[in-house]
Amino acid sequence: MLIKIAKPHDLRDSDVTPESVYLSRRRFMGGMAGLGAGLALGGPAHAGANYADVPEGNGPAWLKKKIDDTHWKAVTPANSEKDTLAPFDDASGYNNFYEFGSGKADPARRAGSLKTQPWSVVIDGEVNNGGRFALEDLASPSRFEERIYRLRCVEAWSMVIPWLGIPLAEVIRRAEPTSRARYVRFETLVDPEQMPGQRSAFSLIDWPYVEGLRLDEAMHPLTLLAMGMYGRELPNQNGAPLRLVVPWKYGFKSIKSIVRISLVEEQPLNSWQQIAPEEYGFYANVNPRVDHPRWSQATERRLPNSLFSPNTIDTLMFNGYADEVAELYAGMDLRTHY
Ligand SMILES: Nc1nc2c(c(=O)[nH]1)N[C@H]1C(S)=C(S)[C@@H](COP(=O)(O)O)O[C@H]1N2
Ligand SMILES: [Mo]
Repeated sequence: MLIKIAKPHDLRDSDVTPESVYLSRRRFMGGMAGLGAGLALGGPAHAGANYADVPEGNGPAWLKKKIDDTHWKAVTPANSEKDTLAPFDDASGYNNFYEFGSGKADPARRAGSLKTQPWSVVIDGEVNNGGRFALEDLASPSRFEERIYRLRCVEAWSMVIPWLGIPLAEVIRRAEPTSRARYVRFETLVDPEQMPGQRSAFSLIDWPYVEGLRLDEAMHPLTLLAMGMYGRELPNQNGAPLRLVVPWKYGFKSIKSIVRISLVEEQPLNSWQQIAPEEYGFYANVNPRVDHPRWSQATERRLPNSLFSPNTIDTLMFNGYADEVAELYAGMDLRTHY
C-alpha cells in the first residue's frame, strides 16, 4: 500500500518537522524573497541550512570537505505552503531502490551492504574525453550546490528534499560530447553480493537498472548529480554515492548508485519502460492531465502524512517547474510521449 501508517507523533506536519529544518526553510524562504519563484541560479548564496538533527554520515574525507565548502545556492520549488522539507527520517526511510527489495522499508534496512568506497564511474560512448573516473576526480572541478526540489514518484506520493551535488551539465561538458551524441544513458551498479534484490528470482528488472535523458534535458541547469542530502553524504538507500535528480520527471528517472554514463545516438530503453511500456515511458514528465492506466496523476500524497491526515495536494505540470522546462517540449504531444 502507498499510504504511510501513522506513527503516534505523525499528528501534523509541523509537529514532526525538526525545528532545525523549519529554521532553515524560513531562512531559505527569506533568502528567496524578491527573487520570485523558480530558478534562482546566480542568486545570493544563503547562509546554509543547519541540519543539526541529521546524523553524521560515513563518507570519505574529501566528500565531507566538499560538503563543507558547498556553495549554498538553493533553488526553490514553486512556492506553496505545502512545500515543507520532509524530515530526514522520512526521506531516508521510505524509499524505492529495487536492488534492495521492493518494499519501501527494504532499502533502509538492507542497503548497509552497499560498498560505496572506492567508487568510480565510466563515461563512454560519443565523447572525446571519456574514461573511468574516480568519484573524487569526477566531482572535484565543480562546487557543490544545495538544491531543494520536489520529488514526485509515479506512484503518486511526493516529498521535498534538499540535495547536494553538481549540475550534470558540467560533467557532460568536460566529457566533450561528439556531434553524434543525442541522448545520455545511465546504469546502476550490478553486484548481487551487495544488492540482495538482484539475487531474487522474482525480480521484474533485467539488471542493471537503466535510465536515460535527451541531451538537452541532461544539460538543463535543474538536472543534478547528487552526492549528498540534508547537508551530509547520501545515505546508501538514497543512491550513494552518486545519483541523478531530475525534479520535473517522475522519480524513477532519478537513477541511483550510478556506475556508467554513456553519450549515445539512440534513445535508451529505460528499465520501467522495458517492463511495462504502456504504463511507463521514456519522458516520464510529471503531468496531472495524463493519468497512469491504473490510477490518477491529478493529485499526490505529500509526505509525511498519515491515515487521518493524508495531505493530498494537486499535482502541478512538470512538478511545478514548467517555467523552467516547458520549452524543452514545445510542439510535442505529451499524451503520446508520456
Ligand atoms: N537504481 C535504482 N534507482 C532508482 C530506483 C530503483 O529501484 N533503482 N527507484 C526510483 C524511484 S521509483 C524513485 S521514486 C526514486 C526514489 O528516490 P528516494 O528513495 O531517494 O526518494 O529513486 C529512483 N531511482
Ligand atoms: Mo518512483
